[in-house]
Amino acid sequence: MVKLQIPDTKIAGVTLKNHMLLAAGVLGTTAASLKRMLSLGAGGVVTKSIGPEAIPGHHGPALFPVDGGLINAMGLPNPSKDFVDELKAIQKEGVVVSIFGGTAEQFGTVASWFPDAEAFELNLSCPHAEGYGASIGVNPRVVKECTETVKAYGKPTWVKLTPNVTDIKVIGKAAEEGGADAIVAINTVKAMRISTELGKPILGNKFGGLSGKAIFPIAVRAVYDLYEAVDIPIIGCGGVSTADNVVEMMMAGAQAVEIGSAVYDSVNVFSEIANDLYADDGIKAEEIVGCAHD
Ligand code: RRO
Repeated sequence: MVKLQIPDTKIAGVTLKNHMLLAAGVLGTTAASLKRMLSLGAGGVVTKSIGPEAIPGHHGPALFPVDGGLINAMGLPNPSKDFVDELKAIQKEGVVVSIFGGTAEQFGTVASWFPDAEAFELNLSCPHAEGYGASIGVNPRVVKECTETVKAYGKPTWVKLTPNVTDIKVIGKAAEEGGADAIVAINTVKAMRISTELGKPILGNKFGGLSGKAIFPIAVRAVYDLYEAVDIPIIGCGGVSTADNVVEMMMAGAQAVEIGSAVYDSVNVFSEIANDLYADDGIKAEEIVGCAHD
């Protein structure tokens, strides 16, 4: 496998110590857990998505393991504005604040609470959030509007897309037109399981989002498609768990990756991957980004 150099510049406007960030939604609700993941080797971290109002989340079960991954329907649990104080306890660099809203105006309100954020990631992609996430993120006009509104706060603006659409390129282009600095692809894949003992859906919310190794090929395909459609950086997300996965995502077109479910298997996943991925005589990531395209 090809070995890389540690990045020496910002990626998509964000200061990263390596090419791997903690994905939104995993250990991202407290400054202590975010700090811990940085100290355990994450090159950057994305917070849990923060919205206009505090939400307790869906009733359980909200997360369960399946072959090759996890299905969740956490239900956007978040402390809303109270997270502003929590975030003061953590450095600014390498911390991306994930935000959501039901309208462009709500996205703007939440963005206005975080003048110290290094960057924003817009959650337009949660697959099971009525009025939020993918329910509005499938509409290119709305994606463009929300992106424009947050971009006006002058920070690098990443837009995280749902794979649950016919053509992800259309949504990626809408984000680019709205001024996005990067696309993050992908959020979880809409999914469900049924308990054959109970004859009922397992999740409290009935359906949720599949993450983990099972969705890696879907994520690679989305990144590959987007690379052909947009000129802004792409951050690959979905089932990344090895150094070879990072390289593959880059070959599809990603400049960096986010890692979520693999943290459940090992909190040391970032340093484990870094050991395999980097070498003093490694090549620059730019040499392989998008190389799988003609
Ligand atoms: O909180 C969740 O249930 C959740 C979110 Br915000 C998201 O973006 N993706 C996901 O699979 N779950």
